[in-house]
Amino acid sequence: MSASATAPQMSVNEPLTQLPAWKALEAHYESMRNRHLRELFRTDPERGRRLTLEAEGICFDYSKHRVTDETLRLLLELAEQSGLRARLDAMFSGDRINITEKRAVLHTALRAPRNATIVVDGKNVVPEVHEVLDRMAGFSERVRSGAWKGFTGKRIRNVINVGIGGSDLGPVMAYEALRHYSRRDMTFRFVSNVDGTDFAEATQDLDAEETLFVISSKTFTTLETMTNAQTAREWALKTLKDEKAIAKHFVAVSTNATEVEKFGIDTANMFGFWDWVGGRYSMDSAIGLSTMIAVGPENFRRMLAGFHAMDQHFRTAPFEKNLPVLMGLLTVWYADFFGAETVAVLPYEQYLKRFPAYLQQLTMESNGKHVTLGGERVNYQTGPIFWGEPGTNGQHSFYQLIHQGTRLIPCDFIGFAKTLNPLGNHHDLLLANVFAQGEALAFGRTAEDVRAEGTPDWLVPHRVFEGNRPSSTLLLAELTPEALGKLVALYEHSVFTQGVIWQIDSFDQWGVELGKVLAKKIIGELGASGPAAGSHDSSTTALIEWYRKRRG
Ligand code: G6Q
Repeated sequence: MSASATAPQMSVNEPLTQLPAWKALEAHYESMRNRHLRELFRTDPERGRRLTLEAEGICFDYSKHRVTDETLRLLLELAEQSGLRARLDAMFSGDRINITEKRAVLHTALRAPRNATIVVDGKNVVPEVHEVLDRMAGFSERVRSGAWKGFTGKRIRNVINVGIGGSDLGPVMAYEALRHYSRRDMTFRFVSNVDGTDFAEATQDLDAEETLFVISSKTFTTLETMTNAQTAREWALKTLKDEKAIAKHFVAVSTNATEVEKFGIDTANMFGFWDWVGGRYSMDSAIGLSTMIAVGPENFRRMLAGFHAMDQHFRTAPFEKNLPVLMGLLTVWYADFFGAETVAVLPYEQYLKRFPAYLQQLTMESNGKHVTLGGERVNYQTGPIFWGEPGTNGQHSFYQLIHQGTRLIPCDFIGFAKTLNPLGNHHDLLLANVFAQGEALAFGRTAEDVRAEGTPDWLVPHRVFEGNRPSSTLLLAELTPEALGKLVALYEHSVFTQGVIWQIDSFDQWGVELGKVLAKKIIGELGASGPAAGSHDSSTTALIEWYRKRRG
């Protein structure tokens, strides 16, 4: 990435730790750190209802957090003092808030309705967004109906998205999440890893005559994706044996027409997007082409409508009734005051099995930053580690540590009122577990309770649950395309809220550069004829030598 020599103009806030609300929160934390959720609930019988917010079809219960009305008041003040309102307006109106890359941040324009106006550099970008969506819809329909044929005249039955990072995680997560709505007579696969096993396993049972590759890369220069795309081309040509076949079996999603053409893909089969769409915010741009082929344009648009509804909520709801703002502030509360290192995301919905992986990139690539917008080293914690697995599986593995370990791990439980696969009493059992886990974490079980059950004294400490472990519960009616859009946008805007408070650039990712540069250098040193590895530290040199001797 090239960077110009002039630093961007920006207004620098007062340092976070100097803000009056921050100082007040520090003092307030001292009075909160030992307060127990048992007491907070006992002294306020209405707490469960009072600290629940229903908006945009999401019921957000945040009563099981270690907060009082005063905590919330101070956190909301922190949002005000951090200029969240102005930053939010700046994002929605296309200001270049990604200051290190000097770019606007307008993923919200990707889901704006046709009649909206969003001006970037004097131009309304909404018509272009819809033009691409319409082209994607036309293409998807042709593939789905069989009108788009492979080179030998067979219809396309397999679609493979080749991409990595933001050009993979969104599409694969959305495909898995919306699988219920997908074409069951077609196969969808996702190849991302430069490990050849990924490609080999994704294609080993497929017929090239029936396979379409969607090469998804914003830059069209990413090492992994270009390597996999070349391998895909060789794999396809082995069967199809004619360069002309490429036009029928390869389409591109990219902002780089020159590179797409060089690769040999007809730019008529290229779907574009714009530099104001960050990779990890791109699943509702043309990067979603494989999702659209899987679920159809109508369902894709329903997903966009869900995103847009949450955008509107974030933009217009007062902060105290604003889902992403409250979620973001709670994350800051635990990360900076309680010293929580992680957040667990626990969807009680099998279709959301890739949602935690998707959120890892969204949250950690966005807020894993150690300097402020002004380039100062921060003296507080920024983005926590996000992780998780679908319930109930996690309950039989890592929940032990959440319940009885020494660390504080705030949890997000996600559940749906209706299942897409009603089978006996499975769904009641599933939801009973969501509710039970939140209850157990918050209230635990005292030594008296345990003793009263007849537990011998020596065993009592082992069976005590201290409780006071915080969680949010997010409930939705059903996993529809709209619901998925709302959920993703909720986390996007929560991440934005956190980034504003921490005064960091949530939209760049310089941290991925160094490893890429070093790998490029090392590639040339691995072959037997390459230069001997000499310019590294002794550990890296020894590892390279070990590999060179054994690589065969
Ligand atoms: C996301 C990052 C990164 C990016 C990949 C793929 O925000 O920028 O994950 O999406 O590196 O990049 P390309 O789409 O350019 O291949």
